[in-house]
Amino acid sequence: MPVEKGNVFLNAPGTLNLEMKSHAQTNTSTAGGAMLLLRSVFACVIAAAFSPPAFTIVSSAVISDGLTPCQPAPSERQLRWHELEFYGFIHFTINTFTGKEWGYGDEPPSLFNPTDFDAEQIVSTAQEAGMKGLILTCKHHDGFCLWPSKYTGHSVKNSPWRNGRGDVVKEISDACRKHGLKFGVYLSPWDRNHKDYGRAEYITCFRNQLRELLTGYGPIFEVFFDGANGGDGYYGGARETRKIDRETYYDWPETIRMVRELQPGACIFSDAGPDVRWVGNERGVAGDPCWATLNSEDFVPGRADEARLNRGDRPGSHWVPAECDVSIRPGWFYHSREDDKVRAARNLVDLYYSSVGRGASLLLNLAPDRRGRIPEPDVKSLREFRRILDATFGGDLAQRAKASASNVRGGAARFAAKNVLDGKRDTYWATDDGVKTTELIIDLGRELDFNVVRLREYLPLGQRVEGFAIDRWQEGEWKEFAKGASIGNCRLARGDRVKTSKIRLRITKAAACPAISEMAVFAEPK
Ligand code: FUL
Ligand code: CA
Repeated sequence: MPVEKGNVFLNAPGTLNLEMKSHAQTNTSTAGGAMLLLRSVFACVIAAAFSPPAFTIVSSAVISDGLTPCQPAPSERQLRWHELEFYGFIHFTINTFTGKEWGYGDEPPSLFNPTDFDAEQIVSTAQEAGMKGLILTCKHHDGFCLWPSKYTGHSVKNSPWRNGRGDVVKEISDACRKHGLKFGVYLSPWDRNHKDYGRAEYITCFRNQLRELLTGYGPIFEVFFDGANGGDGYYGGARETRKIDRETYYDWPETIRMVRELQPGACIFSDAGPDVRWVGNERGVAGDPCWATLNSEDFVPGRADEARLNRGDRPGSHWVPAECDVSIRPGWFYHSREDDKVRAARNLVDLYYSSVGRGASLLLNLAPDRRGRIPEPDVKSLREFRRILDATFGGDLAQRAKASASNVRGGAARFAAKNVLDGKRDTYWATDDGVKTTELIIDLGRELDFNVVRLREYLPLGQRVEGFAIDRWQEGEWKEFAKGASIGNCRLARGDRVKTSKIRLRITKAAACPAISEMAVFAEPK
């Protein structure tokens, strides 16, 4: 039975209804619904086609202390990605000027004409919001390229903007470098403009375009592959529906090899990886628990399981952490009709807790307007969001606390309980092998108000904790404040504001002796 979901019809999991394809053509407003399913049926192709053995960093120091990573463990490029936590998406193209969410591919390039394009304003807005990087839609499904690609005429070079000599990718990536943000690219595999889409020739063109992006704009931190379903489109004037075999058409292993060769530090995103997975919704909400581990080989084309992507698998064969992509507006692209529907700062803060706070990343979309600037209501919301986060996380209430643990690995200072308080990701508290239930107490030395505890595992050793609880000391006894299963890169336990002088972390279940790099305590502003 087809089930209506948003504005798209779903059949049994993963199968595309033809109605959906015709819908694709007329989709003009909502961001979520239709695109959601397309991603799930497409992107798992990548995981299925390319399922590398989990690559593990094992430093010699780790081996000499007898602490071995709990498999699978993150690769070096994934560890760097984990440090970012919060970064932005920029959806900007011809759709910005037509009011659509998906262009059909027949829009004349002359429509792309921002009146006051300002990469500085876009990037500094992102930076002030605390974003650590930006991923730009260099080409969306309509095929229009924001850079002067040699491989199509459907690009900025045939637009009146900057007299056809403009390059949005260059201006944004330069501004990112200047402001210390990482830069990433979104290149839609599905191209509704290209005459050869559906044939082998197009794959060559797609790779050529990808090569231009990976070689012309400096280091890339993430390559985002999405929505490559095949369906109806302009296709050089044919105006027809083109079907592709999702398992074979794109030959993903070859494209992935190319990304590895040209940008070895870039993480590749698709439904089920290889490096970063989709969180299974476009609402910014990771599962609880949300494991960084996933049995990627289960994800075959046409059978994406959104619930599993949302939570991950435990145990899981590969390290494929979740990314939460969500827009600050109802649509991904700018529409003036949505100027009063921008997410409020408090809502953005909640998204931060439900994504970053569950070990995933937050990829928050911003939509430059027809001027080519982030609109004022969005800037205002982002500023207030940042103000709240800074007021919360600016001061760790446990900084001068004393820590003690029921077990410390070999009694060694290197693994001491106090390592959770030093604000450093690479120092941690660990227990002896075999000690999988244990506790750590921090004594704050005075009574104070708090409502958030941040925990982090030492990620090079993999995700080890499978159950934990946090208690606070009140009126002579321990009272439970929060509990959960996964910690991973970051766990924000958030509750009501309460008083305490001591906080206890109990590890109630673990796959290997825990290695905790941080326990910090905060109070959200009233
Ligand atoms: C979806 C796309 O179809 C949307 O237009 C948007 O780019 C979003 C991030 O992914 O699947
Ligand atoms: Ca530490």
